[in-house]
Amino acid sequence: MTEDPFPRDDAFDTTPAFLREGYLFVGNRCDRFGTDGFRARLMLEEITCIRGREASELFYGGDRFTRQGAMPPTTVSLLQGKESVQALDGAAHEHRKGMFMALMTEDALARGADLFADAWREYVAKHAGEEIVLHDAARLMLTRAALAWTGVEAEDEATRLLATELGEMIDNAASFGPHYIKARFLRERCERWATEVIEDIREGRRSGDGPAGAMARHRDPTGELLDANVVAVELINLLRPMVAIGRYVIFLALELHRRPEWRRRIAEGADPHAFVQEVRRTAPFFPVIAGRARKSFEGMGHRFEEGDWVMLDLYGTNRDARMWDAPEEFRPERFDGREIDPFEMVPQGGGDFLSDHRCPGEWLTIRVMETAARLLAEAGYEVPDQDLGVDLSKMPALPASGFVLRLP
Ligand code: HEM
Ligand code: MYR
Repeated sequence: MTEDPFPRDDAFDTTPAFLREGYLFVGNRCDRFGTDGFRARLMLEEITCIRGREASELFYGGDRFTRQGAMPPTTVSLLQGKESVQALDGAAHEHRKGMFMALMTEDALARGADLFADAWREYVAKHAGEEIVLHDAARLMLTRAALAWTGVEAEDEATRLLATELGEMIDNAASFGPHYIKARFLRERCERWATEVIEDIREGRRSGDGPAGAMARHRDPTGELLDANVVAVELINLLRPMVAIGRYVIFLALELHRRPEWRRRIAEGADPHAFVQEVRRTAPFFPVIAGRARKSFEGMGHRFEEGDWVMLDLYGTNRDARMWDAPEEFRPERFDGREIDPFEMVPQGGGDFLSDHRCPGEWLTIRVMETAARLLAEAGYEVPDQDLGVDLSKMPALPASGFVLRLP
């Protein structure tokens, strides 16, 4: 093999730079080196960072990476959780992932979008004339919709508590210290609640209709029911990310605010799909995803050894100028008549849903966002002066104000 094309960032450790540069960390170094990959030390361990289409095919194209031991344990504990689908590999992963994908029928996607619209209308009617922070409002609406979609009944107070718990898990996915500890405490309470829900379904104290019931009845490849706490973790893996769609709703609102002509067109009935896709392509949401090589292989001219820690730049890949003209510009028209292959747009991961870890909630996310785009465009709210700046060193990022608006 010829010389390794991946240079090394010779900082003793790049953790402070990662925290400082956030979404731009991988891209800044690739740009500086003129490569699509480099090696560095992160959290005192060797890592290989990659970006671009070839990188995304390498990362998502052949079941080469496990997520085990790849993301910081703090992130794993707040997001995917122990023994979840993301912790599995190979046939066991595919079987469990099938449980998630089976939920994503056309009817279920339409129902998810309708439930969000119901929650939106109820909220807007109740708060008419008020100034609201859209981020907080969206979180509550989406928690309501997520509970109804999964088939879990909850009183108003329980819904509010859950909105806070799920929200803290998302906000603090990359936090350490006291913020993490608080979120972790809330996560543990949430897991106890979700375990009780599953036990209640199994013992007939709650209805088993809907996704929560399907998960409670799901059997592993040996025909056994899953432990109630594992089902609880997977139930949270439906509820939490549905609430996370709220962040995309904020970026939708921000882009609609900057583009009154699009707001008008969508309000008049134009299809919001391309606009939604452009928000997903550009919004700073999931910055990177990391994996460990399951076996040694060669790719991008580099030799990856079994166990190597590899990080794919999702944010940078979505802004790669070789795939996207003027990638920094927000241009929904770029999606007109363009087929998107499984590796070029990766805000929620790439590749195949069943055989790899690509997000099973991608279609649902798009459907809810399309509904949100229509509702926002039609709503006739005002946007008072506020700080809409987005700090790219914060992961996940959000406009500083959380998007304040005055409802009609
Ligand atoms: C996995 C992003 C919404 C459920 C993932 C991954 C990303 C992601 C980056 C990891 C891919 C990997 O490990 O390679 C997002 C974003 C969302 C979102 C930005 C926007 C809000 C959803 C929704 C659901 C969901 C709505 C469920 C209804 C999951 C699950 C996994 C996953 C269960 C693990 C899949 C596996 O390991 O095979 N998501 N997601 N996500 N997502 Fe999402
Ligand atoms: C979900 O709830 O699963 C969907 C979205 C949560 C996004 C949170 C992104 C946080 C950043 C992770 C940082 C990884 C650091 C190595």
